[in-house]
Amino acid sequence: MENARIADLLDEIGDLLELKDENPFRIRAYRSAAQSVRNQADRLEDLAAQGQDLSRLPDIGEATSKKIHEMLETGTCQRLETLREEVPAGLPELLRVPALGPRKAMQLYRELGVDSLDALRRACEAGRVRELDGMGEKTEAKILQGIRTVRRTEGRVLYQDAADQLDALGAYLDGLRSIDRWDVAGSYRRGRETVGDLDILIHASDRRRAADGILEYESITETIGRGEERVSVRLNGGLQVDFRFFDEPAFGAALMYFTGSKAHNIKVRRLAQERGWKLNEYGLFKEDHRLAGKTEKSVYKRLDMRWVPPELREDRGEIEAAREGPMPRLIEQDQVRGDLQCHTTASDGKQTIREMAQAARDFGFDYLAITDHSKRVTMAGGLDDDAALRHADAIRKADAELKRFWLLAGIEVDILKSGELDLKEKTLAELDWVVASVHYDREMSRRKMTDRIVAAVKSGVVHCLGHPLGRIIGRRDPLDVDMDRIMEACAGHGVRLEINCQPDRLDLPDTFCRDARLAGVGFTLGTDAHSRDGFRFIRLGVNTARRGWLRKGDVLNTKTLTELRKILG
Ligand code: DGT
Ligand code: CA
Ligand code: CA
Ligand code: ZN
Repeated sequence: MENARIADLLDEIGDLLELKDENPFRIRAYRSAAQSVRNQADRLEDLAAQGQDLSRLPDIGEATSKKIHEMLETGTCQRLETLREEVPAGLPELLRVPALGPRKAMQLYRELGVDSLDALRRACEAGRVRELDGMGEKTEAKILQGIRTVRRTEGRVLYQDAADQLDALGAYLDGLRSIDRWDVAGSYRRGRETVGDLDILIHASDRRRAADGILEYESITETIGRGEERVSVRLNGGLQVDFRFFDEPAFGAALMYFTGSKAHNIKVRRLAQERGWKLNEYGLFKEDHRLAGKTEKSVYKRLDMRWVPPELREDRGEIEAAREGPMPRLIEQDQVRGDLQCHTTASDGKQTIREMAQAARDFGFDYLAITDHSKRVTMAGGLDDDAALRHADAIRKADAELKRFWLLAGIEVDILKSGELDLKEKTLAELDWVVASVHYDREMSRRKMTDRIVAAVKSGVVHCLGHPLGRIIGRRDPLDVDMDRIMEACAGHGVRLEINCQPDRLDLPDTFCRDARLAGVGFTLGTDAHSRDGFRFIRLGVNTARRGWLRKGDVLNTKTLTELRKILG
């Protein structure tokens, strides 16, 4: 481990303590220690290996030295992990915005509910930040600028953030009369969990006029390039968009080329070459004669392949499958009938049972499992046995008022360090739906962590394993577990793996979905909604499921209300 990394972790502890408004001296101690580590010419790892006493370095005391040893051994430390659980997940990233200190970040969180960079961007754009005490228009502009800086250095955005941008941009493009047709390609079309940039294909008879129109879009902050065939811009927030112009006869080939992935393209092109043909973004050619290109289907067909759903185009066997026979019929969003994880004000959600039920129904769902936290998750105000049962009564009472809709009385029960569940078996057996998840004590040996999760799977009272790998995209690595053993246990005990639909989770990740399916495991989709706006994330879970080759029959939420009641007894 490099000194810079150790220093970053120490700084992170400082950040989190600051967000918690802890003792300023302690905070400063971590900052000084981080600075000291950065200033060391020798690697601390080497010093430690030589048996040198780290607490003799400037600004590093006994306690910090111990934490550094822990970091060197495990890559993190307990104190940091606990803090990470205690502070709302999106807050630390706010601190990366240059204009924003912890006090202001907390103020934004408390007064505007800002809990992510994107929420902050939206608040700034809506002019809500300038209304806060001590902020003003200038600060707001500075913050926006700062967000851009952060985004630019980072490189990739979460799918949902790209989707929000594309929704607005798409509506604008729809309104341009100079554009006949546009389509989004690239990683976005493939439904990846993060997106580097947006690739948009345009058909326009007058390209110059179309380009002029595009460049008038209000959220463009920078024109990166403009040519005959292409316009590249950067949007507010830092996301890059590449627009490329194509004529009708090439449009399908272009869509195929720019949807990628690169690995998929290369392999398909090789198939063309084997026949002495040429495949590029303008079409499939024999000499100068275009064999196909107007639609994607026509290109694949000419190569004796079925059309490949974009989510599968990763060179993971889809090309072979498309040559052999019908492609799998992947799950689609309109097949999803309900949501199997969400939170209410009983723990850390923002809405009541009834409000969540109403919102789920408005969204088009037929059922909703209310799964608040159990008591171990103290920061979220988790429920103990009595409270969980009382809550279940309240859910059932609300359910009785709803026609043709089922509110499942559920829980997201914490899987304790020992592998035991946080609530009594008797309590859990009373509930309609039990999701079990790991939240704390993440640093364990692979074997112990696997044992812990398998114990929960075998408990006999769990229906589903929540966010199975516990990863947070770009921020927290997946748990170190033996997935094969977990899948085997799940398959053996009829416990489903959740695909958690939160934009920064998407956990179980796509590649594991595929393996688990082949191992005979079933799945659920859980939006993990903490407010009524959360149900729309189901779309991201469906993307992930599709990328994992899942069919309708693999996912429990595609069952009708009646079928689900029967299955759950
Ligand atoms: P991203 O933007 O990093 O999330 O990922 P993509 O897949 O959108 O990649 P991007 O934007 O660089 O390019 C869009 C598509 O264009 C890519 O998926 C495949 C195609 N493409 C780009 N460069 C090449 C290349 O050098 N060879 C081939 N065969 N295809 C390419
Ligand atoms: Ca892209
Ligand atoms: Ca691109
Ligand atoms: Zn959870």
